[in-house]
Amino acid sequence: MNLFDHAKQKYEQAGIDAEKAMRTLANIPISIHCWQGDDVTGFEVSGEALSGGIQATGNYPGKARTPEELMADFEKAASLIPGKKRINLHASYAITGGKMVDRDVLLPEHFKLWVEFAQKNRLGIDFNPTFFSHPLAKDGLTLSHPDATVREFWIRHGIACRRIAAWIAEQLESPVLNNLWIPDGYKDIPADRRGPRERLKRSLDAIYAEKHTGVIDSVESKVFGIGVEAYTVGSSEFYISYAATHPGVYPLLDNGHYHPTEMVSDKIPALLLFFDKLPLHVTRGVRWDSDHVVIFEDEIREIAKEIVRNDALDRVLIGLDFFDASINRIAAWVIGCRSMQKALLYALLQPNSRLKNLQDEARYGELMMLHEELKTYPFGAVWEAYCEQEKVPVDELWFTEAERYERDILSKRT
Ligand code: RNT
Ligand code: ZN
Repeated sequence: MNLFDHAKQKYEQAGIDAEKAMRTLANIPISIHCWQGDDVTGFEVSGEALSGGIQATGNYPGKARTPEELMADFEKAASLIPGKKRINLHASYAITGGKMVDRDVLLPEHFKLWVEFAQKNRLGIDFNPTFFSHPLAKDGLTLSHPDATVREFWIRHGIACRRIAAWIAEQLESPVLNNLWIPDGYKDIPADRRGPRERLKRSLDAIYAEKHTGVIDSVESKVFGIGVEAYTVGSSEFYISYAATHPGVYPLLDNGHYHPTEMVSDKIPALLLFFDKLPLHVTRGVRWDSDHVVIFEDEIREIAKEIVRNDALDRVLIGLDFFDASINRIAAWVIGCRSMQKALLYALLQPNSRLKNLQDEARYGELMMLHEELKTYPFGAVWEAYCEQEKVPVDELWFTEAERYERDILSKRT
């Protein structure tokens, strides 16, 4: 008997249909962030350094420098990743043909080549206004800035991005998640915590005033950033409350943006009771950094389990958000995305109703036992069969491809 047949039988005895799990997984879209490919640099002609309390550390050779290179690298990574994919863009990846176009006057035409790229590769697109790496974000403040002219610039940017997102949705005939994250905050004890939040609230109202079809708006909170340790304007309470009182705006949860023992897996079921959609940024926090490459660890599995057992595969919008400049960037994309997909497959292979019954019947010892025994079920054989079915390299075989690409293409970039 081959490994997969054995695994199938083993899961069947536990009441799980492994082939059905594979079919389900093949239809779960993962939104892959373009910014892993170039360390969040983007293509702006002004070429400001990365700011906003985020940092891509490392200087591994071969990062993408142009739209053509980033697109080629993304295609290479995508060819090694099974299942359905989307591409997540930032406004700073506008393609302006060498012309300086400031953020507040960006237009759909600056994303035409991305739409063609998505059509060619059968990808959905998600979008983000870029509120960092810009001279007007210099004091670390954008939509909450005390100076109205600064706020107005960023409001115009927010409005421009929603129009671009709507246009992309129309072109692709498929909804676009437009996620707003701002770096605003203070390094040290503020004298006024309420004022910045009042200004942010008013700015958001101005940005969301226009009604658009095809755009799913979200707001992403954070607990702190580098150099912005004491206070963040866009906190979790602020954005959850904002979204709860503004239909059509959703709270986006980035699992790198909370205190280390605070778990996004626990927040998912709570918010699903109140929101019909819930967008995620899946990442891995390590000490001060919120953006390490996703690996197949406990919390990723718990996040996946909450999505699956709440029957929320079509309500939770899964996006990735990490950036590692110290390793081959194609490898970073592939490891992160395949890890998320492994977690989803793992979750789809759990006997969820049986586990739930044990909890409801207070059979906690048996529940713990089963949780633990399931960990050594032949999950790997199902993953391998899934990769074969999806025609992507199984196991570590994909890395040979990434290495070849590095040798032939990336290493020639200087
Ligand atoms: C920053 C947020 C945000 C960014 C991207 C580039 O802490 O996570 O989502 O990572 O928008
Ligand atoms: Zn994020």
